[in-house]
Amino acid sequence: MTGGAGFIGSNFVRYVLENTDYSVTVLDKLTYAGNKESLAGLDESRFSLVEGDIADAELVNELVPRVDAIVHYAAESHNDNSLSDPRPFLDTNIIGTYTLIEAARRHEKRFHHISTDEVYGDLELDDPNRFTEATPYNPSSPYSSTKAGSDLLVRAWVRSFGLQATISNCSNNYGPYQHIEKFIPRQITEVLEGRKPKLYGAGLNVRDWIHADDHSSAVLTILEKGEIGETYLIGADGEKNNLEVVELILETMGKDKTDFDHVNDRPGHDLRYAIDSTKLRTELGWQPKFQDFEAGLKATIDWYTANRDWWSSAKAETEAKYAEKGQ
Ligand code: NAD
Ligand code: TDX
Repeated sequence: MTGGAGFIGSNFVRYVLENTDYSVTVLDKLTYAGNKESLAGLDESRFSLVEGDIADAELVNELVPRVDAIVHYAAESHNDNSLSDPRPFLDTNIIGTYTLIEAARRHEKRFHHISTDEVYGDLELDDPNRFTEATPYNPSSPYSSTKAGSDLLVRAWVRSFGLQATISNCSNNYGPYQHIEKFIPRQITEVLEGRKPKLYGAGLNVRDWIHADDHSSAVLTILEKGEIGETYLIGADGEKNNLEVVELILETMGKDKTDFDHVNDRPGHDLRYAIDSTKLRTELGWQPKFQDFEAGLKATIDWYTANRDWWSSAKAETEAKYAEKGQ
């Protein structure tokens, strides 16, 4: 798999080692978002980490013949970074994915591509429809457009070259080991540092939250039971607006729920994402386990509180980047 030292990838590695007999090889460049500590203490007889770039064709072609299947998580993943400096998003999300699917095709390996609901653009708050596998692509940001591009490459490689691939598009994940640049861990660590959460704009934007472990169980289900060439949307009916989430974090951490700052909004900020995961549930029998967002959020707050060593060295640099933009 790729990107196993990142947030969702490291949760997937642990999920696979705990719930299956598979062995896992991680290819990860260990960018600012990758952290070896997220993989510490795993059973080394079933797990190894190779440090390298998914766009390095020589390395990828050396590794791919040794595995049965490739699950592709590696990406530049943060919308705000993509607005400041889009180039790494093109290199990793487009050229990196191209390099991997070329190798998977040459060596005839099963490929699963991890993507996002952001490829579909955004919805109005009162739109009764949610995203489905048939929703047209309409990405808004440099990040989401490069993810959309990578999805389309995979689809074309299936059709033109018979690549044995599936795709999944998941909603916003939360849980342990998420980089503190992202919304939920940023706010939790701001409170732990004695500062206030930072809400973009009025905070009415809606995200459809899913626990990272539910994303992992869905990916494993698709890998084992999914139909080649198909796309599956992954979501757990977790729509909440950002204001509600900030208030819940503050209350759970024993603070006044109004004790946050409004900061500059994100340019082009998508209003609402919402996933209809009927296809995955009915065709492959998948169900999410984490239905209680408040309990999942509380466990996530406890994890960041107990694991300051994991995040504290990245905090000052992350906040300095936001401060430059008044965020
Ligand atoms: P992340 O930024 O936490 O981790 C990305 C990982 O990829 C890091 O370990 C990084 O070192 C690695 N990486 C980056 N460029 C690389 C390269 N060129 N070669 C090798 N490794 C490289 O990201 P995440 O939030 O865990 O997201 C993982 C995947 O899930 C991404 O494809 C993302 O688009 C998708 N996704 C994320 C969410 C979410 O809510 N975070 C939701 C839906 C889909
Ligand atoms: O400080 C903040 N304040 C704030 O109000 C930050 C960092 C974010 N926000 C808002 C912006 C979004 O409406 O919170 C929401 C969530 O922001 P992010 O954590 O940056 O996530 P988002 O842009 O929704 O994208 C995430 O979900 C889809 C992941 O980062 C992507 O990789 C994934 O594809």
